Amino acid sequence: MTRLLTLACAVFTMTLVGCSESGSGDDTLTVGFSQVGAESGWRTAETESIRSEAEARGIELKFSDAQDKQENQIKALNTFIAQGVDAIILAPKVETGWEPVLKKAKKRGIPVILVDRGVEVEDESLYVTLIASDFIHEGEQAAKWLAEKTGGKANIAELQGTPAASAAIERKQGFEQEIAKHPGMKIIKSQTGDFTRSKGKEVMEAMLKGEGGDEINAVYAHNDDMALGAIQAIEEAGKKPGEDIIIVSIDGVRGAFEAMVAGKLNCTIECNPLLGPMAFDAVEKALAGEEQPKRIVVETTIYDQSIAADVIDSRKY
Ligand code: GZL
Repeated sequence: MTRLLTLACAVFTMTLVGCSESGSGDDTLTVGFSQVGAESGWRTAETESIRSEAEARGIELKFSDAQDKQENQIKALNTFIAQGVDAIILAPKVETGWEPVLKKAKKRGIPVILVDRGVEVEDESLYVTLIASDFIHEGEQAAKWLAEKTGGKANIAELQGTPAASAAIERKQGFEQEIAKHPGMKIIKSQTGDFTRSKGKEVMEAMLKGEGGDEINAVYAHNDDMALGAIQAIEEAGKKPGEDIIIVSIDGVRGAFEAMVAGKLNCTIECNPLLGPMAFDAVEKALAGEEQPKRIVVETTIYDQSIAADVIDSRKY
C-alpha cells in the first residue's frame, strides 16, 4: 500500500511541477508584459513594438493592458508569477509601490525587465535593467531649444505628464534646471494633462482663460499628445499656435511631425518607443545568466520645423 501511495504522490508532484513550469510546458519562452494603457500615440507604438518583436522571436507573450491603473499592473504581475512565466517586462505607470510584487517575482526566479519608466526600490536586484530614455536630458534639450528660439524670454505654460511617473518628474526637473540659466524664462502656469490629448486641450483652455492667460507665449508639453490638444485649445482661443505661442514637446510621434509641417508645433524631442528588440535582448540575456547594465539609455534626437517635412515620410511611428 505504502509503495502505491508513494507512487501516487510522486505522480501528483510531477503533475504540479509540470503545470507550474514556465510557459506552455514545451521550450517556447513565455513572457508576461504589463503595459500602462493606451493613453498616447507613443504608448501604442511601444505596445506594437513589444508585440511584434515577441512574434518575430517565437515568444509566447501574455499581454496585460492596465487601463492606466497601477493596481491592475500589480494584479497582472501576480498572475504572471502564478502562471510561472519565464520573464516579465514591466512599463511601470508610477515609480513607487512595486517592492512586494517584485520580491515575489525574484523569489520565483522570474527576471523583470523595466521599459520606458523607472521604479523606486531599495533593492535594485528586484529588476534586471531599465531600458528608457534620459528624461532629464529630454527636458534640458526642450529648454535649450526654447531659450534659443525665444532669445531667453518666455512666459511658459507647462503641461506635465502623469503625476508620480518618472517621465514626468524628470522631464520637469531637466527643463527647470535649464531655464534657471535664463532669468527671462518663467513657467507661469503648470498642471498635469496626464499625457493625453483630451486632458492637454482641457488644461490649456483653462490656462488661457485664467488669470495671466494672455501672457502665455510658450508651451512646454511633456508629450506630443498633450501638445496636440493644446494646439486645438490655442486655435479655439483665436491665437496662432507655433507663432503667437511657441510650442515644444517630447515623443516624436507622427502627429507631431504633421503639426510641425503645418507650422503649429515648433519642436519635438524624440523619445523612441520602439523598445521591443532591446527588451527581448535583455530577456534572453537574463535567462542566459548574462550580466547586464542596470540602465540602458535610449538615445533621443531633436526635430524642429526646419526639418520636419524632410523626415516625416521616414518616421517609423
Ligand atoms: C516615455 C513614456 C511617456 C511618453 C508618453 O518613456 O513613459 O508615457 O512620453 C507616454 O507619451 O504616455
